[in-house]
Parts: sequence; C-alpha cells; structure tokens
Amino acid sequence: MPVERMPAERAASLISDISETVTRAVEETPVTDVHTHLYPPGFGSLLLRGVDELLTYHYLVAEVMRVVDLSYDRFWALSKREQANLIWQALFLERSPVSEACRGVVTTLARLVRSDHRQAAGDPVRTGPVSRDLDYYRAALAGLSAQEHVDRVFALANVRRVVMTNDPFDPVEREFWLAGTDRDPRFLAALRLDPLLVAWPAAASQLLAWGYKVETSLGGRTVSEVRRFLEEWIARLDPVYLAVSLGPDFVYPGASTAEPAEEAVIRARLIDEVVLPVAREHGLPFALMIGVKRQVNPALRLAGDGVGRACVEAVEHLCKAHPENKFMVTMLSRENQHELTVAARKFRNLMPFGCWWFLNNPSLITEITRFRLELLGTSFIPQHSDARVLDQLIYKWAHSRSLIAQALTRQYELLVESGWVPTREEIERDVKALMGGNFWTFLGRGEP
Ligand code: HDL
Ligand code: ZN
Repeated sequence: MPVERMPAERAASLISDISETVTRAVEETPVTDVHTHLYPPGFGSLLLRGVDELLTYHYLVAEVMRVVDLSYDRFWALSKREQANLIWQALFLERSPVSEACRGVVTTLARLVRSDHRQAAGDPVRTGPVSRDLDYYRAALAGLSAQEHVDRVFALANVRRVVMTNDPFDPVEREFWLAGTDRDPRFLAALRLDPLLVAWPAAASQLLAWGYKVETSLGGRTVSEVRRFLEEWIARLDPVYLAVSLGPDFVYPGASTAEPAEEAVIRARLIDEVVLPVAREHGLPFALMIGVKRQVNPALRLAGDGVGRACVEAVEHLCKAHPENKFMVTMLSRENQHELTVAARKFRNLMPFGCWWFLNNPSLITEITRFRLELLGTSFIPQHSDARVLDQLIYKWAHSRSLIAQALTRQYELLVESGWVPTREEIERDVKALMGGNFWTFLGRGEP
C-alpha cells in the first residue's frame, strides 16, 4: 500500500501558516524568566536600570577593554557615566555594535525610548532608527520612577515574572530582607548558596558570627545548624528553588583533580546532608549552574570570569543518587550541552534550562534549542535572560523569542512533512509550556 504523501502545495501552505502561528504565539505568550539578577523597586540601588547601567554591563566592559588604550585602573577610576560614554564611543561609534551585547543595547533603546507613549502591552512595538546621541536616551528615561520603569519594561518584554538571585550572605541585600522590604509579586526569590558550597570556611566563620554553632570540619551540630540557617531564609524569602554556581572542576561525590579532596568532600556532604534534604522537604528544585571559571582576569572584576568544560557525570550521579530531588541544570560550556541534553533523557528529575551567559548568542541558542527539541521534545526550559539591568529584559527576550520561534517552526515543518499537522491550539499549548509552563510543572505547583 503506497504511503499517501501530502500534496506539496498543501504542505507548503500549511507550513507558512505554522510559521506565522508559532511566531505570534511565542511573541504573545508572557514568559516566566527563571534566572535573573534583578530586584524589585523596594530594593533601592540593587535594582539597576537606565542607559548608563545598560552600557556598563560587564559584558560590554570586557569588550571595550579589548579596544581602548586605557589601563584597567584608569577605567575603573572613571564615573559610571564616563565609562558609558567611553563604551558608546568605542563600541558603537568607532565600530559597529555587532556583538550580541552591543546589539542588545540597540534593540533595547529602539523599543524602550520609541515607546514613550506609555506603551500598552500588545501594541505593535514601534522601533525606529537608534540615535547616536546617548544623551537623547538619558533624557528620555530621566523622569521614570523605578515602578514606572519596571512596569514599562515588563510590558515591552512581555515578561510576567522573573526569578531573582538572592544571597543572604550579601551584606547589602541581607539588610533589605531583614527589614522586611515590600516585595513585588512579579519578582520571585531563589536562595543562592554559593558562599556555603564554594567558600565554606569563610561561610562557616560568618555563620558562627551570626550565632549558628557550626564547625569548618562539619563536626558537632553543624549539619543541623546549617539546616536551621536554610530554613530561616526559606521562610523569609519563599524561594522557588535553591541555587548554586559551580566551577568546571565540580564532581560529585568526592574530590576532583583540580581541588583539594577535603574541600570537595565537604561540599558533597553539605549537598547530601543539608541542601538536598531541605530542598526535598520543601519540594524545591536544586538549580546548579556549572562551568564558570571565576576571575580568570581579576582586573576585569565582574567581567573577569571565564568558562571551562565541566563533568556531566557529576550531574548524572546527583540525579541517580537522589531520585526524590529535582535538579535544574544549566552549563556554561558549549561542549557540555549535548551531554547534558542526553543526561536529561536518562533522568526525569533533571530539567535543563537556558543558554547561559557565553551561550546566550544567536548562533548557539539556535544550535542548542534545536537539538534539545530533537532529543527532549518540548520537555525543557529553553531560555532565561540572566538580566542584571532591568532594561535588558527587552532585548534578551526579543532576541531569544525570535530564535526559539525559528527552531520550533523548523520542527513543526518537519512534522508536517512527515504527516502530522499541529493545530493552532496545540502550538499555543507547546509554546506556553516552553515559556514558563514546564518550570511551574517542575516546581510541582501551578503558576500563581
Ligand atoms: O553566577 C551567575 O548567576 C552568573 O550569571 C553570573 O552572575 C555572571 O556574572 C552573569 O551575569 N552572567 O550573565
Ligand atoms: Zn546569573
């Protein structure tokens, strides 16, 4: 019985409809951004916003220091406005802003400022040529209150909620939480544990000073005291997950070749005896962000971190040893992406998320999203913004939405050619899952 093939012109018209349907669904579906460094207006200076913050984003600092004849010290001695002017001159006026971080500034300014008629969500976003005059943008945004700025950026980026990065060891942020600062329900918390898991001796000293009876050897009541610390901050923050950023040498269990055995064993014990039991009791995922090589060039400060290929086997060991725990994982090295995706096929408690940091570029987002769709279907979280400056939500989501739509359209096209025609409702259902639904389902609770 010959296989009945769909007439070519029928398939072609279906495919063009699909592309339009996918693009609209991806553009119009509000997103839950599962990892950012943003804060609500109540957190004062911790909420970075506006032109000078956009231009002095550490990605652009790294890029400008490649092309200016200026010492690191002299750059850091400049005011933020002077740094922004230097970056604008060097990366936008003297060269075309073709890097992803530069182009992101262009996308943001084109949308943010042209929308100064209090853009309502859903209006066609008008973008126009971006002026070379930086002061034009400074003036256009000058009068915006933090609240108005948040409202406008969330509407333009079509972002419903963002997950913050909250570190109880950060002396500035800690005070806002202890003071009981008003929260904005659009800003969800994530309890970040880097000091505990990456710099335990220093964290232990700080915990002792705060009155927790801990010992660097983990002896005595350390385990129960660190659990008490986590419980108190879970009660204070109501986080949606616990998180840590780890180096490329992270292995589990036990020591890696690159770090002292003692340090790795301590970390494995803190994960096994403190973090994972507490996460399980609260139904919280443990999010691991693996592969950052901290301070490769300290003179660049926040811009000085690099990347290293990590060991996916550590993730496999964690997922296998703790089937009752949920793990969100993103890795920084391109070379780890395919292995991580295959690992996610093996463990239902492993949720890969985002194209993190040095991977948040069109060429890599496309590659990673396509093989994630090919290997995982729609059961993953394609992107997070990692935004540090409020306004970045506009470009990070505009750029990623376009790429996610292209990758998804390609899969549907192949599906049609194979003989399965997705309906508009099915496409919208799939897109909702990718843009936030999978995250809320993985959390085990509906989106509020
Ligand atoms: O550890 C992290 O959460 C990283 O995202 C770092 O904050 C990094 O500096 C960054 O902002 N990457 O985009
Ligand atoms: Zn981050």
